[in-house]
Amino acid sequence: FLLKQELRRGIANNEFVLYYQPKVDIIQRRTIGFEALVRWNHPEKGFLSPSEFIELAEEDNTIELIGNLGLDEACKQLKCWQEEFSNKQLTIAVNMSARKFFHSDLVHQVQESISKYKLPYSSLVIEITETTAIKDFEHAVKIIQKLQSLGVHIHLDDFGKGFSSLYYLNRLPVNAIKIDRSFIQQIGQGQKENPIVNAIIAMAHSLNLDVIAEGVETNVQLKYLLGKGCHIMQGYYFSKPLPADKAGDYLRRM
Ligand code: G
Ligand code: G
Ligand code: NA
Ligand code: MN
Repeated sequence: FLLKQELRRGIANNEFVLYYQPKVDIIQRRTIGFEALVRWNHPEKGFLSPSEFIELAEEDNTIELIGNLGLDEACKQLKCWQEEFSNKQLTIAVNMSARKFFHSDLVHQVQESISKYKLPYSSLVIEITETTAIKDFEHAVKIIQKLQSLGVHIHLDDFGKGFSSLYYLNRLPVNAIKIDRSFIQQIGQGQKENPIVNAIIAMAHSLNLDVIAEGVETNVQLKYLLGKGCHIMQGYYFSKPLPADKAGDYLRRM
């Protein structure tokens, strides 16, 4: 098992790296950006995914340290890509833990990273889960509004997985929802229709929200989603999360 001390050593030794998974707009026929996903390049255990250390990191402020590194690194990388692929209008999405999202310094941190790399605010997306949002709902609404007033977009991650309340969703000023991949994986498993997926897409549309499907793995899923009006997708069908150089190669091939 992993120890706190190891986490701290890992941070001190720069063992945390970002992987990037493309987000594709099927109608526009282009990659619109990436989701940055943190990995721990552990000297003995190899690449560890967040599921193996996030919980431990959330017990104290190490999650904030990792989060700060992640935000800054993601902005830095996006700047490189925006310069090399200036016609593509790429965005970067970063995942944010509740601890970091509610931290009093968050808006300042965002402003720092954005201005340090001279990015347009609109190229940053912050992904939070419903669970985060409802931890302190009124406060979350204020933070979201503050970030949006700068131009940052907020996406609601893993939608449908938690205790989604339509009461909350209606009052949460997010820009988009990401349908949890567990629902996407049910598409093409026998039933012709997937009422939950249909309902989430229809609901997003009626609330004027963008809707993103995550975990798209097959062409059947792609076609189904497109047929229901969801055209922004992410998943192994397009690409796994890639290290920065491979993500650059991916962009060059597009
Ligand atoms: O990439 P992977 O499937 O291992 O991601 C597992 C989970 O970890 C996902 O739910 C993802 O949102 C989360 N995650 C990935 N990167 C970060 C990060 O930088 N910060 C936080 N808080 N969560 C992350
Ligand atoms: O919770 P979050 O949506 O941030 O989780 C993203 C995680 O999902 C990443 O760690 C990534 O590795 C994983 N992922 C991305 N695309 C797919 C996919 O098509 N299938 C599966 N099973 N996992 C995926
Ligand atoms: Na995410
Ligand atoms: Mn998700």
